[in-house]
Amino acid sequence: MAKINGGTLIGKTLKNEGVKVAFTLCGGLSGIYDSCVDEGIELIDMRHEQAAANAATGYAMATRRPGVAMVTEGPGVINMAPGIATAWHASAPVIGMCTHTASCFDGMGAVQEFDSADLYRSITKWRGYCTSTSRVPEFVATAFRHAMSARKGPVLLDFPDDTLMLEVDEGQAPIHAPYSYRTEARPYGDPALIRQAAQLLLKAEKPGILIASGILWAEASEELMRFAEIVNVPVCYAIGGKSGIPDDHPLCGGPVGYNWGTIAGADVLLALGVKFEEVLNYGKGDFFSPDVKLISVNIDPAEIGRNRPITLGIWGDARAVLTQLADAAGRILGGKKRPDTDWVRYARDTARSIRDTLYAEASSDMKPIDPRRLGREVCEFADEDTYMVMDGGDIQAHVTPMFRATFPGSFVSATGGSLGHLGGGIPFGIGIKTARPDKKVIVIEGDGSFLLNASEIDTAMRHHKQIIVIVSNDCQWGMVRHDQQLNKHKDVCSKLSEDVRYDRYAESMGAYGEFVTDPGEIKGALRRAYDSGLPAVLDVRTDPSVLSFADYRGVELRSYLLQLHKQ
Ligand SMILES: Cc1ncc(C[n+]2csc(CCOP(=O)(O)OP(=O)(O)O)c2C)c(N)n1
Ligand SMILES: [Mg+2]
Repeated sequence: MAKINGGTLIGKTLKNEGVKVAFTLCGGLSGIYDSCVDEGIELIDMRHEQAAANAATGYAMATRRPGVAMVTEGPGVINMAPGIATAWHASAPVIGMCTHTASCFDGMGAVQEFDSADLYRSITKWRGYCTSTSRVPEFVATAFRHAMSARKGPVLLDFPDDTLMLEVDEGQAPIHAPYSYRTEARPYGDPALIRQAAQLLLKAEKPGILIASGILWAEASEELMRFAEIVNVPVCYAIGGKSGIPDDHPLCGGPVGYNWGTIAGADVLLALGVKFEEVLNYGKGDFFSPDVKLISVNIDPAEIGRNRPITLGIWGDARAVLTQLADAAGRILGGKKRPDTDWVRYARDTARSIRDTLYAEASSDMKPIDPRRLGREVCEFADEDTYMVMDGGDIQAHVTPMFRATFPGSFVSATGGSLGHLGGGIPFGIGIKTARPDKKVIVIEGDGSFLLNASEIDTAMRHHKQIIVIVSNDCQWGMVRHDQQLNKHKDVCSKLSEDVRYDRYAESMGAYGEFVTDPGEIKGALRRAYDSGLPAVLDVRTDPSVLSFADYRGVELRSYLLQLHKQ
């Protein structure tokens, strides 16, 4: 019988799972690379392991399939951790893979020996250390099962060198079809609770729907719109859920945080795939009415009732539950749609007036450029084929509510939801462009965030991934400096150089670069960057004095925290 080694088994098992690309940085991976090449799996070699995991996360978000990052033992897997932590907070199914010094020397101090499981315990759903070549297919299968089941998330597969090098008879390591070792079936909600939820929502005077990233992971946008239209209920989103419903949809009530009116006024709220964490004020305070009846739908039962009381909790997949809710509501309404109410009109007008206000505030012709004007210009340049990737502090807060998302996933925050990890913008963009070469990919980020992973412009060049990176260069870690100013701290450690030219940095790698100081020049620069066909970086000088809503929110949260401690 033919012999096969562990490295070859990895390429074959990844192929068996439909993997088309892996993001990587080399080390003890050459045996795995050989088999990936043989199996037609594209290898994108990055400049940092964190970026490899970030790119895999962007890829997973654009495809809703697993993204794969493979790195070397010891320093490689240590460097990958922040990227995996970001995937963890984004509930992204990322298969992190690393090599390991030979297991026969475990504990003896081999060069680069490292216990990855310990480091990854709090940022992965599952970790596997595979010490037997014949079990490679089983470990890979288990990794995909954990990453893709229930609430999705990253896993870590750790392969020691002896597992990779040793050979077994092919028959000892059979590779089974994915359906035989994992299911992607969608759990439906309890039918009795579905009926109650539909009744509650239809009886409400001011019903609202709140979505978060769970809607996108469940690929439930169509079902959401169908249901919202039947019951005629406005849909607001937490940032992670932006693009779950197009911003121009007549029932889109916009982002929470800008639109407390709608959500805070709701008497019944259906929360779909939502985590009531700090960005939602833990489900309390001025974001929600104290008497609101909350229906929480989540694939993770541990999120149902977390941080605030609920009226009904439905454990299930958002897409499956929305189909059930639409059927139940359709029966109650006798096949008709619920007519418009003052409440629906109010929600629509509020969303529109917030949008108008934001755009009006973003029309300054001053120099240095108002970051909101920059955001407006970039959002106007984007079209219905654009992915907008956000990174950075204040600039992210300025631009997010302005961007008109069109298709599911078209808005991506690279900072891992409530983790707020800066610097993933460029690698996220590379992952998305790899998944969707036909789309425009724009990354907008702060100058501080840019330089955390700017070396990946080189990756974009070598692999011909055209991403357009816009740096809001206020020459500071703006969000932190503003916090220092608002809270009367010392003005230290938050200034950045005015002399660094990010466009020239990009040009030194062969990318397109432009320096922009005039707001009237932004659109032209964007167009030239796009027409260059190259990865591009625009260094746009922005006004360091403009505060964002997040800066003010920071002050509010601080006083809330102090109040809590006084009680
Ligand atoms: C990896 C990481 N390090 C530090 C922070 C703390 N932090 C939050 S906002 C911010 C400033 C961001 O500056 P920049 O990217 O220039 O965007 P700006 O706020 O200036 O628009 C920092 C340092 C973080 N969130 N993530
Ligand atoms: Mg900055």
